[in-house]
Amino acid sequence: MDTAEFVVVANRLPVDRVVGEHGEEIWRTSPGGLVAALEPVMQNVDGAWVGWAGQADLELEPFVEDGIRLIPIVLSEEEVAEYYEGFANDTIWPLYHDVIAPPQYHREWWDAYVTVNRRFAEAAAAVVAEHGTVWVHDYQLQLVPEMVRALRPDVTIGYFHHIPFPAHGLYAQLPWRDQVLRGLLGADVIGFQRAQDAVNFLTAVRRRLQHEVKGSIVTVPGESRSRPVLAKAFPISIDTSPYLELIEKPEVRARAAEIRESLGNPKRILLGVDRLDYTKGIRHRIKAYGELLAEGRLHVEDVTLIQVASPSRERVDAYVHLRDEIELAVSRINGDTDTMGHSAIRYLHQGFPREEMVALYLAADVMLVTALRDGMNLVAKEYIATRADNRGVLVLSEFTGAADELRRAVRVNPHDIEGLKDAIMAAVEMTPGEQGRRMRPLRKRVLEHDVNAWSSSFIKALAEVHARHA
Ligand code: GDG
Repeated sequence: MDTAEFVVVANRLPVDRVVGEHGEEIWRTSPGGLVAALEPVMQNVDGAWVGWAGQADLELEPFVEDGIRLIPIVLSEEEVAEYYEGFANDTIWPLYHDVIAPPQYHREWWDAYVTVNRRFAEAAAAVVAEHGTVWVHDYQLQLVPEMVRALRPDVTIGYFHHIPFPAHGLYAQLPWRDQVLRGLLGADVIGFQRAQDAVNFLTAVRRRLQHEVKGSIVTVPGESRSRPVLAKAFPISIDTSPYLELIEKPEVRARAAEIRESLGNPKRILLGVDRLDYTKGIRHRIKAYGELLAEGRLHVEDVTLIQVASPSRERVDAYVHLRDEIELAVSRINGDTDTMGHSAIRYLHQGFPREEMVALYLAADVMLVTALRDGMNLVAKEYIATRADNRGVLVLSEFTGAADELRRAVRVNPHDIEGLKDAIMAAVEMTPGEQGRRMRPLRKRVLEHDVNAWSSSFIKALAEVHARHA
């Protein structure tokens, strides 16, 4: 097999398998931000991407799609249930998001996590060129850096953590806490979304493993010599170009006007866009909005909340319950307040093409991002990117990574329902002048610090390590 200088390792391949009209297999590049971020990097170097194709028991040979060499990893039904839905999404995800939902600890899930991480690590170690670079992504693969290093001590290894890293008091619950820290410390550079995530990680390393930590550098003792590991924040961002292009398209603008029309021309459209996930604070948002209607501070003829809740992790119990709770709350509010011509909440449990998302962003006077905990939150940045006229208001939870950068948003603590209600009212009533004063610096930040700036800064940090190795 040909080797590759630069190998990305992520749970998912950057393509989705779709079956064509005549039953033929088609691969479509998935629209996610990671692909957009890494595509330019992958095209310029000799790159490969190791990942799962998203379907159990699907055995595939490596193939090339859109100029990127793809190396599929096979997962059995049982591994999908135990490694992915179990350990990744029902142990690590809730624990790392401040136990908003109770994490489930099962030894057989951990065993599957180790087995699957090893499979990814072996595939990466087999394809990476001598003195090449491996960039591992996210919480599904925290053991891969150490495993790759054991197999291939010559390569430079990066790891980027897309979700929060919890405070030590919570992290300490994890029965396999030391193994996970050692897994991550196999990397040369470990990137987090926020400075606080890096601090939490470094505290755990110092307290659990007693390694020396100075600033952002951990000294990992080795048999012959010790090794420095850099752990710091590299806040991720969006590829702004498709958003800037779509907002110029007459058909997207016409669609935004049509959305407003079809809602009965409310004075204000509020919007929420989230995967249906308990970390996103959808219930808190709906509760606050429902109370504002019930108290007469808002009127159903004047406002509509569009809530896009894209289906997610539908086989994990916590998500099944969450969906029931949200749908009950939405139908109660609509039942209590709707008129024939106006609906309080237009709830859409569906995924939409990007054109439609942009039309929704354009139509929205107020964007509600009320996550209880979120690594970054790209939706906030996408909304800002579409506001070329500097109008519109972003209501943003303090508990998102985005809140560190987007200081001029209307900031909220989503647990404080009264505070959230006041913030929604302030957003609904904000003058165009004040909207502009806030939106201008927000747009400057998002347009300047885009996903290319993010990937370049991470790759630069890796290149510096690489130069030291050489
Ligand atoms: C994780 C971390 C971190 C959503 N529904 C539709 C759709 N989306 C798109 C959004 C956005 C993306 O999905 C969601 O990104 P977020 O950042 O908001 O949240 P997570 O999915 O939880 O992502 C997060 C991120 O990783 C990156 O590091 O920011 O903190 O949890 O791009 O627009 N896109 C389309 N149709 C939908 O229905 N086309």
